[in-house]
Amino acid sequence: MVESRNPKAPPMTQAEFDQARTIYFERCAGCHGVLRKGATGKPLTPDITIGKGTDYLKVFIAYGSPAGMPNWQTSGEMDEKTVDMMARYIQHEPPVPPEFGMAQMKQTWKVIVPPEKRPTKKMNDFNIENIFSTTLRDTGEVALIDGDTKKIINVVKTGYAVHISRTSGSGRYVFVIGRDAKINMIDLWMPVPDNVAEVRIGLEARSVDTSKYKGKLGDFSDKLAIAGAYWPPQYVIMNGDTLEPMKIVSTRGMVVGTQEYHPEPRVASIVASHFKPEFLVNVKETGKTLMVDYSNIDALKVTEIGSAPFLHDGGWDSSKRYFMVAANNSNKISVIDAKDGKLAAIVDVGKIPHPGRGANFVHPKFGPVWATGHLGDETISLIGTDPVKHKQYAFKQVDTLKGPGGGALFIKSHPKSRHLYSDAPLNPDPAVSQSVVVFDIDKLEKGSVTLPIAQWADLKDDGAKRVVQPEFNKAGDEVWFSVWSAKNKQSALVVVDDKTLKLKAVIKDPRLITPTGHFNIHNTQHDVY
Ligand code: DHE
Repeated sequence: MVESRNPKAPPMTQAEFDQARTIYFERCAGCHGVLRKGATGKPLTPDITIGKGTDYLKVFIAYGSPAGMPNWQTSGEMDEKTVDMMARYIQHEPPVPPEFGMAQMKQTWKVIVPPEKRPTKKMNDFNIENIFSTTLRDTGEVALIDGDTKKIINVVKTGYAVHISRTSGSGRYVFVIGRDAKINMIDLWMPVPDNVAEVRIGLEARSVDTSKYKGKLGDFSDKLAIAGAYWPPQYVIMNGDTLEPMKIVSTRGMVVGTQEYHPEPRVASIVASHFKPEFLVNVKETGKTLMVDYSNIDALKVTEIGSAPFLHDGGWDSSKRYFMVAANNSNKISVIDAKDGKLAAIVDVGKIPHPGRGANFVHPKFGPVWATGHLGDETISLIGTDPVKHKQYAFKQVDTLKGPGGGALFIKSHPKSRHLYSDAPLNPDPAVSQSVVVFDIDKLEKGSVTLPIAQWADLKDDGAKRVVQPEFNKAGDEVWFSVWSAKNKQSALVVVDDKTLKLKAVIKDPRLITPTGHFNIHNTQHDVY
């Protein structure tokens, strides 16, 4: 039996404890934190969980909640025995993982193809700007899919459960980061695009980006890369050609407002500024956006902007001056002005905003707006983003729409489209999680229409079939969705014609296992959403 510092914790064998620790790390830590202090998910420290008891916790784990807790048992991802084991595990003290510094990073760093051995021009016939980098979550791979022919170009080995793909400033390289904090750098100029470098920057991570500033102060595109870790809580600046780690900065520190010390302030979204040689690093638990000036990393200048906890995901407004980031524990969107380096506003929205990168469009009445959906309620919030020509609406919630339901994760539009799409993959009702809703931007008052994406995929297996993340192609006339089933079940990508809202293509392939996020190279390079 495991010895627990907490005698009231229910018994577990060492084998059970070890297995539960791995499952917790892979499935639960992202929301609840390695130290279980909570963020997107509730805190799960023993002082709380023991009071709830094993039976209560089992029900929650098995059935989930509309606020975003997945239904692990009824979706088929955990059996009853595993649910029971996890309910007991979270009543024990969380084991603290080790630190991960420069020596460990250097040990994992590999330059597979050095810069001087890489092609000097594009060596393939692919329209690389319209490639989609698609996460194959449970196989530790990304599929590079030709957006024109809908054929898989290559399946590239990566870290575990890649979270996002980001394109370099020049559009040549794709950077992906696994939950295990492994970064892979893929060269799209190779005859068959593949890995050219890799490194691990911690034990758990979600965000990566590269320097994009090009202007009076120099051309920094493709020069540097940055990644943020959940554990240890730190960000790392790397050489943009080789991924050699150059500078590690801890994010441990004080929480905005209370000014209490937090031991695990995780790095959430990171974006590269177009206005200055700066990265915007959003730190979850402390509620701070760090504007990291990378023009001289030996004398690093960091502007710290406090707003509200817990900062999570976000995107630029259409001018790319204002970064709109969800403070999901406060039900707010913080607006960071990347030009003047200050907080422009904090906007109240619905329950647990979750925008992904959000959606920009020109509203018939309010002018340019940015939109977010919510994990905790069915609304979509529209926020005005034009302080010059639509000053009275700027950085206010100007309207709300009735979205698909709680459990919404991603929302998307495109400058060439007059449609707004929202998914709701974490909604407990399969009819909702397996479809998306679409609004006509010119007739928002008419409400949405529902597209039965999973049904269109016509998969041979039953199962979760969650429909995840609308993403436009380069031309802005197609929208791609993942139909995300369990590892041993068939999944697919579904492509919708944006003009007619009719099915355009279904991409099925035995290699498309657990597809989740998919990122169009051009739209990601230029922050078009
Ligand atoms: Fe994500 C973005 C963290 C669960 C798919 N997710 C992000 C970002 C963060 C984050 C910090 C912003 C990165 C950036 O822009 O730099 N995600 C987390 C979690 O902590 C959480 C809640 C739990 C976990 O264990 O990871 C979580 N995310 C999920 C999923 O379950 C999803 C649906 C499927 C998967 O592959 O794991 C998922 N997250 C995504 C996607 C994006 C993302 C597709 C990028 C959206 C975009 O359009 O940029």
